[in-house]
Amino acid sequence: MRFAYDDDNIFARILRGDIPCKTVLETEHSLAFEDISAQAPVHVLVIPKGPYVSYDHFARDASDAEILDFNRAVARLCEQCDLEDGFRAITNARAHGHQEVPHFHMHLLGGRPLGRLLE
Ligand code: IU
Repeated sequence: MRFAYDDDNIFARILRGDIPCKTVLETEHSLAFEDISAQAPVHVLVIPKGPYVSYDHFARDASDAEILDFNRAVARLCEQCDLEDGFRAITNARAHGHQEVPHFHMHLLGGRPLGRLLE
């Protein structure tokens, strides 16, 4: 698969500091910020700082350090955002996944019962 990263996407602009965001956590390789249209009391987007379009792009091409940093950031967020009662982690990819922003992001949702996702 060929992944073409668009430098102009909104999360790239957030990473460059051109657009503000409500930062929840920042690490060496990752940034977490509040979703502008929260669907739950906790709705955080976790993104790598590197130019990855989607989860499969990130998992294939990111360095071990970036992948570890991202996953540890998610674990830290679960503590920081009081998600001990549970959470949902979702990542949408491309057209069938209804991905709107073409920079890999994980939605971390919680703070209320989220219901059943799949039948
Ligand atoms: P998706 O997984 O690409 O479909 O979701 C994109 C998310 O990015 C969506 O939940 C938006 O509310 C969110 N978002 C944002 O937090 N800030 C923005 O400036 C824009 C979208 I544009």
